[in-house]
Amino acid sequence: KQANRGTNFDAIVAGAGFSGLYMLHRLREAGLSVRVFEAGDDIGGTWYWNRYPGVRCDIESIYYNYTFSEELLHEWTWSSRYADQPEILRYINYVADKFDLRCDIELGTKIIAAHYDNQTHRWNIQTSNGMQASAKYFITAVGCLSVPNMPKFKGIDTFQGEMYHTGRWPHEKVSFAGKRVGVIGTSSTGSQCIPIIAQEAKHLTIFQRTPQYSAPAKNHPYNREFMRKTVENYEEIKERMRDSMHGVPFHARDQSALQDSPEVRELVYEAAWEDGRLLSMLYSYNDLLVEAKANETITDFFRCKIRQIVRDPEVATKLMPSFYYATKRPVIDNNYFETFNRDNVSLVDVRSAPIEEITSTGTVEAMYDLDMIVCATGFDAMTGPLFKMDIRGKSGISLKEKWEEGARLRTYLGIAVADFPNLFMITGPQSPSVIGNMLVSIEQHVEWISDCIEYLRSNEIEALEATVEAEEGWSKHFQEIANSTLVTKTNSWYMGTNIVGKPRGFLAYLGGVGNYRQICDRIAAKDYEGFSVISTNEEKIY
Ligand code: NA7
Repeated sequence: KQANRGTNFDAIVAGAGFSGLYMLHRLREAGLSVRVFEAGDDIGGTWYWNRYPGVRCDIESIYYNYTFSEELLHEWTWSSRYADQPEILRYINYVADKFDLRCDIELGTKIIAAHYDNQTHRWNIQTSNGMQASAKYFITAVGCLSVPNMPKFKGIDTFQGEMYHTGRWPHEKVSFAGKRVGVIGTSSTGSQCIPIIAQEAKHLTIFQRTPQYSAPAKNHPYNREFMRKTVENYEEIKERMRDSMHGVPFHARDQSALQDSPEVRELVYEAAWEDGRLLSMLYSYNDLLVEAKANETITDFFRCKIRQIVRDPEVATKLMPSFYYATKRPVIDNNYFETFNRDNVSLVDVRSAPIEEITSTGTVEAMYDLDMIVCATGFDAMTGPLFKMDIRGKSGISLKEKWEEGARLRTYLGIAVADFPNLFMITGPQSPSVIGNMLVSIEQHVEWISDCIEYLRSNEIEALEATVEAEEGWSKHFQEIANSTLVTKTNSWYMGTNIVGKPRGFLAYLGGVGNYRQICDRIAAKDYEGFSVISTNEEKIY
């Protein structure tokens, strides 16, 4: 295909990860001119940036892929249950080549501002390298976990050794050999890189603020026969994923944890522990995320496991988590707790004695001499990537200003925002995406948005905007569901509490991806109920 070289497009997409690439493909197939701007020097988004040792997806690879092309499903083979970053990035590149996507992507180009023009009903875009462009539709595909959270410790700039954030890992190989390494952070990312770094480093010091529940991932290679059968049954698998709570083709056992005897519960949890899927433990019973008493039964099980695995009782005690299980994203690992049995690994509790300062030779309070610090300290999730762009709607107010006013996030379906016509957010805040398999949510949003744009074009509608009432309704429903669970009781990136100054509030829709899809489809079927429109011919809002 010929690259689209002008500056006026039908649609501009921010980001060339899984969501931006599929959006480009869909809109181009529908005959639109599209330009994608990508901050990275290559495509891949999350899988371009996160190259730290041990990085893998926590969703099984056969479910963490596109499902829109049967041909693609037949062509691609995953090598193991949990694909590592290089394999996922190879897949993304394969898709980009297969569908000839690169010619419409501007790499190394950040969108810094997107302003809606009330006269032309178009979005004017500015990029970091001085480019200007405009489009009728502005679609954000910026990911949910793409702005690293780099803690601002006093003296951090004076550290003389190597310092990395896992979400901005260098492309060159980083050697740990002979080095005294410190890792800050013990969640999904920390638990992946810690066992690998420990194997090579002279000494590894782990700075832990909140101990985590983690279960073994039981990763293993896939064989050909398994892949063949999976692809053969993919239509059914796809339906089950789309209809599910978290975007995987399984659901929780339809029983309360409190109905089983402790002995039976033990067997149930043991089987889930052996199973190794991200949600196996949570799906043991149907009330673990809503009933505090039920949740306690599973946290007891985890604490017992940690005591069994970790030989030093003092270290094991430091590793005991106490928040409600799965109120943070569950963690699965390869030898995480076992790593604490190594002689070259030590654990420092920074909850009781927080990191105060980093000096030229290492960190902290009690002085630890380090050659390298690895920050596995997470991300400014969901709203962070959107706020990196100055997005201003009809009235000139920015998205940041709107959501910071009264510290109240408001969207319609997590896709649209009142006062921001023709702005579509893929996996935006208040949508389900991050609670499970991102790929199912990404495909659903991309397809819903492209259907919506087709509807606008065929009905000669210039602009579509969520109404304030629809937005209020969705935000209320969103909040009620979050409040009916235990999630709001725990501080986490889901709650925005990992970022200093960020308003506390749950960020993702917890009603389930299947229910959510039905709601979105119903709204579309009712001629986009909850949106107001401006028609092409007369400026009539109805
Ligand atoms: P997370 O889940 O946000 O974890 C970040 C970790 O870093 C967590 O253990 C934090 O402790 C710790 N942290 C953050 N700031 C500090 C400071 N200042 N001092 C000490 N420790 C700190 O990020 P991940 O990258 O692991 O995972 C993000 C998602 O990526 C994950 O949910 C999957 O979806 C994939 P805290 O718990 O805040 O006390």
